[in-house]
Amino acid sequence: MSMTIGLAGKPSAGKSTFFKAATMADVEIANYPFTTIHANKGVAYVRSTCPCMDRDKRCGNCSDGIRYIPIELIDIAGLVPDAHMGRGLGNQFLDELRQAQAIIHIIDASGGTDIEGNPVDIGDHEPLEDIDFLNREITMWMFSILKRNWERLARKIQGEGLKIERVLADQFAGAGVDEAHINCALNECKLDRGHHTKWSEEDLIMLCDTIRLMSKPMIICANKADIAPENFLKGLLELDQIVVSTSAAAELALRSAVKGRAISYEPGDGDFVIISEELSPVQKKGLESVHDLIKHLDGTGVQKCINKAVFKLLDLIVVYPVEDEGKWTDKNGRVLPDAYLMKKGSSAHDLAYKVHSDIGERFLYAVDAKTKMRLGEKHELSNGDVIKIVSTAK
Ligand SMILES: Nc1nc2c(ncn2[C@@H]2O[C@H](COP(=O)(O)OP(=O)(O)OP(=O)(O)O)[C@@H](O)[C@H]2O)c(=O)[nH]1
Ligand SMILES: [Mg+2]
Repeated sequence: MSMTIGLAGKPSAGKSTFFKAATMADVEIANYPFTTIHANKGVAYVRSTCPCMDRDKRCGNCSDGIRYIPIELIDIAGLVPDAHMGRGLGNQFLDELRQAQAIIHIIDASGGTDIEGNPVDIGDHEPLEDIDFLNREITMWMFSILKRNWERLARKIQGEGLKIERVLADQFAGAGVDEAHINCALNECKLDRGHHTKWSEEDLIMLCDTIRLMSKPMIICANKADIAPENFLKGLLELDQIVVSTSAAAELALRSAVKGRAISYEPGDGDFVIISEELSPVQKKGLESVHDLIKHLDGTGVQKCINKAVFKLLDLIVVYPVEDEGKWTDKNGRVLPDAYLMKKGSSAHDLAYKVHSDIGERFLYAVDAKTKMRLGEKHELSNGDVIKIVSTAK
């Protein structure tokens, strides 16, 4: 899978509930800290409109025009202040963030858990505090990776005249940080590259903080919105970052009801329809309260959060490669068989490489299957494009 998103946050914020709702995997959920010890990995989906909606017939790979594109989701153990120094479940859990291209920070917006995830009265803990602590933990985790070898590396860069970006990128390679991230971060921090041996510990921490921002962009999920005081939600939504209010518990209830054939609902819908005639009064009442809630919140927010992480935070588009530009099929006759998430600004040639390195290397041109226009290698792709690649590859 091309895209991995990590769910992070303090214990009991609702990470596993979000994860379970999004993946329908069977994981443990409980109202005490450190319920999750080993990270859970599963497949969640980005919701998009299927291009077959432009045609008379549905393609068979979407749910009546709603196309779900798989991504990997990781539910990480709860982090507490000073986790990077081994507190709580400690450092190794930060390591689970290595593979993540983005982070959904799950916050308990109800203020019903303290900074370590222990239950307190609703409204007792200010959720804004949780944001700074998690950012700092991730920064300090990155700093600990750098610090391990910094003195030796700094001497080596000087002694052998190595490129500093290259050396730092090597150091962070396992954490999903590349040379471009480092380069941007060095520029942003205005650190004097010629004098790297003189950089102070504060300079290095500032550098790691900037590398974090570049390489692990974050979206805030204001969870437990069903029980959160309005002023807490408002405070979070006013932040200068992407924030989505969610009720992971409500989404989980709806997905379970779909599984039990009680309702008809597509993740991300603002409403659902009861289809079973055999619901008990208690079940009906439960669904009614979810109904009122999602009217108020405009959906449960879980799908919105995943979609915003992919389309807004990471700025990706969906592109559909096909082999037959008339029928929109692959060589086996499957209509719109694949959907690729690609960085906005990607070209037809980039798509060719993504399909197969051979096809990229032997690229001739592409065809926009909607307009039948011929596209050159530099042509910038748009969201929802259906593209045939023509190459000399076999
Ligand atoms: N009211 C409400 N409760 C929720 C929501 N999401 C999760 N909870 C509850 O919060 C508690 C903790 O949920 P978990 O999903 O286990 O939390 P976690 O973040 O995975 O916790 P750790 O694994 O300990 O780090 C459970 O009692 C959940 O039922 C929500 O949207 N609304
Ligand atoms: Mg958990």
